Amino acid sequence: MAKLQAEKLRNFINGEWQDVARTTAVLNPATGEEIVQVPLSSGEQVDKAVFAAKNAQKEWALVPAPQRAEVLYRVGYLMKERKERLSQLLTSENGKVIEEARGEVQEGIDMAFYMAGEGRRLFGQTTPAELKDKFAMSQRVPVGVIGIITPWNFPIAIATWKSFPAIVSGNAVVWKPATETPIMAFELAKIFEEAGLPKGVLNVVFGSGNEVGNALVNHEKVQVISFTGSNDVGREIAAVCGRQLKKVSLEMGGKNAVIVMDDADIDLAVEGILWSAFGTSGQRCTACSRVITHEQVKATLETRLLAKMEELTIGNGLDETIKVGPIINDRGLAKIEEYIQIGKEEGAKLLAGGHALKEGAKQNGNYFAPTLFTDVSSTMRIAQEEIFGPVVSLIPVKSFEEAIEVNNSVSFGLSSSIFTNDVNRVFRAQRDLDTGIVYVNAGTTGAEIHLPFGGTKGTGNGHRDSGVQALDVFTEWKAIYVDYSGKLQRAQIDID
Ligand code: UN1
Repeated sequence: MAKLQAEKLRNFINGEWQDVARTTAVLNPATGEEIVQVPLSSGEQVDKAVFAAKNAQKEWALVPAPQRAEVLYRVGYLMKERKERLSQLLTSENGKVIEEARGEVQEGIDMAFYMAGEGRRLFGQTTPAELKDKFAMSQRVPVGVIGIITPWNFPIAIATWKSFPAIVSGNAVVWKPATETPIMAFELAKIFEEAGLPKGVLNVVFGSGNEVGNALVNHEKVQVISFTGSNDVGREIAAVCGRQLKKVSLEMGGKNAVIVMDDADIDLAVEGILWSAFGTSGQRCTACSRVITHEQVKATLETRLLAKMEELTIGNGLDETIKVGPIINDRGLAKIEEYIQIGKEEGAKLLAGGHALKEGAKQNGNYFAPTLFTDVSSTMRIAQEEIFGPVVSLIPVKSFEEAIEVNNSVSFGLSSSIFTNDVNRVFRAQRDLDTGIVYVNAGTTGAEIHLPFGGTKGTGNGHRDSGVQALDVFTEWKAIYVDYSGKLQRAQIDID
């Protein structure tokens, strides 16, 4: 297949494609080559986008929801038609292997059709009223202008989790995508334009967190911020939103574990660990970075896992035979290297990997060898902090109870998994694991879009992306009372 060329990137504000003077290079993490320049906008562009969104939202909210949904159906079909193009471009800018890129685009397509269906639901509630000849109901209403800030690791899927429910429920959106992966945002905006979304309902402003992100979060006309990204940035955003009484939804990562019990199917567990720890080179919020293993199966698990890790092919994800792609950039690579050093100093035993790969065709890419530490104790930093790379820490435990305790000992709470064939352990684990997502006999990744995505503790602030629950972020509840008695009836007082 001929190499796809990314088009010149421009902001999308009020239905117009606008150039910005300042730009910076977007590099392909697999090769180090420049793919395209991304605009570096300022607060002024954010202001224009918010103004456009505010104007457009008034009309958009009046369009019946089933008609708003028609746009999303068209978006879904266009994404489907362009699935291969989008996937190739996604691999070029993000590095994830093509199979996973196709999976991510599919997540976006699924989200389009799922949320389009909400156009005919958006259920409210009718309730009995206290008084005679009185009708009571509660209804979801749009909030207004939504600011969306998305990360580079799932540049299209996460954007669809946020923008689709926001748009179908009658809001307008200003979206700041990650500067590392702007092509997906540009392509999605083009699709929305072609699908006939009225101008101003979706606006894309490219630029840094310091300028564009800050301006968006601080803008007084933006009523909701939906953010996925790092814990540090999330906390800063929450502080601003707290002061402004702005609703904020935060999704900020995990320290997800696979638990392998003594009765588990070990080969299945190895497959689960491989896929969720080294897929996307460990750069998922849901990636497995801890394996909590019963000491009785530790040796077998280590041997079989190491053997399978050796079979992993590492390289440019556009090559269909590659299983592990590059790390997003130098900073990501440096962070992983730092944690390898920390792990060694903490006394963990390095069984495989632990270094960058810079030979042959990999010379200019940011590759890192799949890494396994063993004899890790749960208090070590490598077992507590998010590394965001292909690094797994194996923690031996003596019992099911200890496994649960170790799983729950981290400050994050996104995803967890247990491999066991004991039905009692299955049910106890799904109850006692304290994460927002729990898997049984599967790895920690692979959440489906019609279920709520998010976690407990330091992972977020209680809101959920995707699933019907995402609507709670983008709508307010309105209580409506209609008195048809023809007289003034006083609630609480005129009850006999
Ligand atoms: C993320 O890493 O932020 O469950 C999203 C999964 C994917 C989404 C991950 N469906 O791994």
